Amino acid sequence: MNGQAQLQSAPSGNIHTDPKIIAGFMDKRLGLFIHWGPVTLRGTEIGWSRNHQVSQSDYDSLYKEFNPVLFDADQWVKTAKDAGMKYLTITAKHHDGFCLWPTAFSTYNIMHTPYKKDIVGALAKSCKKYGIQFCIYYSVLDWHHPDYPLHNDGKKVPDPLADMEKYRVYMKNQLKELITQYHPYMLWFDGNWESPWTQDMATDLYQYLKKLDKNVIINNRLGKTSDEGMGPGTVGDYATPEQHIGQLNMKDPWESCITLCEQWAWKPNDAMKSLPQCIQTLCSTAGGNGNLLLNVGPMPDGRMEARQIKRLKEIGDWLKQYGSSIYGTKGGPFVPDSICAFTRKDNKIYVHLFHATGSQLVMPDLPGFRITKAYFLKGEAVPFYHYGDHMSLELHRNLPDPVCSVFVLEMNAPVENIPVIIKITSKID
Ligand code: JFZ
Repeated sequence: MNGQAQLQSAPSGNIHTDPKIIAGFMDKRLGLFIHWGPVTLRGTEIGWSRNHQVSQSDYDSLYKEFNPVLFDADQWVKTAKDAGMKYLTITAKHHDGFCLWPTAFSTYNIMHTPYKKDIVGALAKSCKKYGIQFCIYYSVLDWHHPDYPLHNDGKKVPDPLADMEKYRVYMKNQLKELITQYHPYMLWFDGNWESPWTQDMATDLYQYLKKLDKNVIINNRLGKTSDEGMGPGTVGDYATPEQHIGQLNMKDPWESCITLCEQWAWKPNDAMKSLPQCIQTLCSTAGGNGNLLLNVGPMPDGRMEARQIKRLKEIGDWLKQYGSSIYGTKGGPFVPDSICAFTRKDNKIYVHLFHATGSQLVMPDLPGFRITKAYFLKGEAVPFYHYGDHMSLELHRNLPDPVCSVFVLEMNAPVENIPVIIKITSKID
């Protein structure tokens, strides 16, 4: 074959949300994921540590001590803004069932902690103030709720006293509450894999939510298909690869969720990713035509760690300079690799170079297209050559950015819709 993937204009999945809304979401490219709740008092993983590292009775009592007096919604949202993030997703209810908002349908919520203030509401308000899209994570499974049949991770025998029909009513009530009170831009479902939840329930809930707000974006973890894809049977608008960068995909929208440290919820001294790792992850995600939802777990007192805020600010500083090569671009025309990631818009190809040891960056030629001008984004011209079936850039100089240098290739015609070259990409000679 010629090594080129065909572009298709229509997504293959079951997309019901207006494609223009999804396109607007995909233009944003970077968001902040926040995993938070009473479990941070133990520093273990949210949901998963219940009945494992933390006994069930201890875990379920943590809310009585949860008093994040230093929580400041504006500070979190400003941190996201300064990081160049365009949306924010908060775990309103994770697998442990605890609700960060004053829900009328359960007492296991923030009003029954010593803190007694609405976290979800404060974040929604702040996001509005700072122009950040506000999004809500909601776990389908709920190991705490008496009507959800499985009461902890690993328990496979359903509780005969549980009532899934009643639990579905509970979900609908809560989601209606969340939609009408906080008007989320997007709902991030999770915990769809357990047996009590079925595809029919997912389809029914999707339709219910769309009736409440036809524009609310919904991820693909509502139905029973894989997180990675948008194939037949998908319930939801976009794919959700987790802890890795999704594959280049020009037709189906996707968002990789990746932790800044290792745990989703806060853990003391958790290993944090370096700035080059963060920037390369962002560029490779955009280069694959996807979004990055980068996760931070705030501390039990309500603050984010200073070192994590600093790292996010560094990402924002990089984006201030080079954001035009990320926001509103498309991935391709070459598949990202360990050296480079490529994005494109109109007649421009942006080359994100992660490291360079040689003197030439060599790329496959794009038949029928020629470079008319090459330069560092915000910098000087770069010599370029076309020869045989290759084109190259000369790297005889110090690169302008030690983390990731961005070149602009102005081409003789628009390159946004040319098929992706999946064979070889870049090489440094
Ligand atoms: C899920 C959550 O469980 C996790 O806590 C986090 O919220 C993440 C974004 O999404 O991740 C999963 C989902 C399923 C498994 C592991 C992690 N699993 O089935 O082992």
